[in-house]
Amino acid sequence: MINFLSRCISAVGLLFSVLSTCEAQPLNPPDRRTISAVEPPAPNKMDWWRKARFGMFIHWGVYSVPAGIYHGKAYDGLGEWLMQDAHIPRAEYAAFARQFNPKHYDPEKWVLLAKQAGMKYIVITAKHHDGFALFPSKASSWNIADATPYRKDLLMPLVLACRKHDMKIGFYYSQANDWYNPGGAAANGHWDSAQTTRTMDEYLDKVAVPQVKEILTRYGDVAELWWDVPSDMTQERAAKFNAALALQPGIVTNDRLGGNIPGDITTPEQYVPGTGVPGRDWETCMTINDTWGYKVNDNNWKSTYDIVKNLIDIASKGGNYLLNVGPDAEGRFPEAIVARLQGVGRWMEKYGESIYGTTASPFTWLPWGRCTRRVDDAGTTLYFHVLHWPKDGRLLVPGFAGKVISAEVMQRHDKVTTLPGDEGLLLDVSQASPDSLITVIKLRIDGKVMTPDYVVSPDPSDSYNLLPQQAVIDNHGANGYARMEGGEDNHNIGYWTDTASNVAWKIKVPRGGTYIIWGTLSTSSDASAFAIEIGNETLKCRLPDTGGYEDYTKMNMGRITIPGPGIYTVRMTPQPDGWQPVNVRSIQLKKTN
Ligand code: FHN
Repeated sequence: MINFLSRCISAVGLLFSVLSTCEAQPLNPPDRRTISAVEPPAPNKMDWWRKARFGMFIHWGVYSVPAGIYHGKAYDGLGEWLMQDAHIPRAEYAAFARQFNPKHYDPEKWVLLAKQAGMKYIVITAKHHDGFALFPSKASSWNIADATPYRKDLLMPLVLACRKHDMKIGFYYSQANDWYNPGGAAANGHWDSAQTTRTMDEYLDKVAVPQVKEILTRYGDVAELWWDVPSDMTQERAAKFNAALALQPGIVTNDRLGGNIPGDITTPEQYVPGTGVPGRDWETCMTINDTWGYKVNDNNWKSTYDIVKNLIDIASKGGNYLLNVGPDAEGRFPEAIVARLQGVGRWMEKYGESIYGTTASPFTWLPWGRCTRRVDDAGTTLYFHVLHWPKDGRLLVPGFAGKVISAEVMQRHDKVTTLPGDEGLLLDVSQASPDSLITVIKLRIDGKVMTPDYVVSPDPSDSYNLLPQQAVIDNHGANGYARMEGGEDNHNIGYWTDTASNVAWKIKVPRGGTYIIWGTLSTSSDASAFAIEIGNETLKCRLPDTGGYEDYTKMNMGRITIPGPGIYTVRMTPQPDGWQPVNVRSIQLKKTN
């Protein structure tokens, strides 16, 4: 499988070679503190998209007929990649189209399900890498009207149902990879001589560009165009597609066209970037099970809770969630999908206000949950999503220094008492009962939210485990910027390519003393030189090659004496001569006396 962007983003070692082609650099990457100060954007074509927050991705095509099985063998890969994974000859694959007759296709039902789930837009694969068009096409007869018994456009009825129910519609189009139409690229190599009877440029000029024009002219307003996998996509080739976008001036496009064209949105795939994508609009696309296109044997469904939690997590970092579902060859969503989306919808009906039109959390980190923020004419509202309900009934919002106008548990209207204190605002929820899925506390506030850096308190043995999500990442340089990566339980600081970047934690020290310091770190190739500073003391360290960025080692960095109680900064700084990018999973301090 090609997990195109996520591969690019997860491996620092690949950064130098891929960054320019895989991920557009924000012009002025803000650090975490400036992100939190972002004001609502001026009106523009992104407005609807930024408010929407939640969309449905649909991968549908001929591959839903074999559904992951070929000649009796179940393939492990993605459903929509079966043709490539099993090297199915072109002529044989065509036979699946002759069985593609989705007689239960009811697009209005799909749209109503998306609406019920709280989704605001749908993006469907007009053409995936197998080259099959879900729309009639003059550019290739490998399409729903000419190659299947169904013989009718699948897109138009969906577009009309979307219009009827106030749902935005967008199209995915695989602009380079096409394993059927001759001349199309095959990211993992061609396997059938019939695939290469013309050049890629002939393919682009005769099939791909004309088809993009077809889908951009036939269906009225198209909200989003979703390019994917830009194999062999030079600037010159990409420019032809880009020019076609003039047919839909308001369209939102993604960053996967190739040819160094950044598009409007960055598209992390199958993961939520730790601090969002600074300076860019972004949309995490994710499967509801483990495949995009329907596979009869894939029942690894995400739970309703996980879907809602992902949506909250993404919204709290300022992004959109494009959740993929794969209908079967008859045009139906598996029952497991329907049940989950209905469950998500029940939560969204109650708490959608805390998602739609909100912006990213102003707080560096909330150990117990997430936060979204709304600023409008009525003032500022913070929505706290409680992922871990507190046993002692108290939730600390570190660093909060605004004035609270009202605080309540949404929907239940249970009382929440707020107690300002030295470390921030305490929310007393002891009189409230949690929602069965995820509870939302709504705070209307006056004035600005203060967001000083998160201060880490020691555990009872005077030890600290400093995590990436508690750090302030300070980026000054022009050579890339360090950022948080990874999932909820395994964050790391990565992409640390610039010696001008540093990473710092604030710690609260109740008693002075000597501390041993360790780092859980990784690096690749040469040893890396950096310094750790606390107060007036500095340790110079050299991390040997750990064997790769996924191979972390616990390194003893030495001892530092902290003179007395207070708030101290633990700062990790690259040494300009001798720095190799280091991934940081945690820094630990333990008091020795
Ligand atoms: O290869 C495709 C894959 O089949 C799927 O369409 C995903 C969706 O983002 N994109 C590609 C891999 O990055």
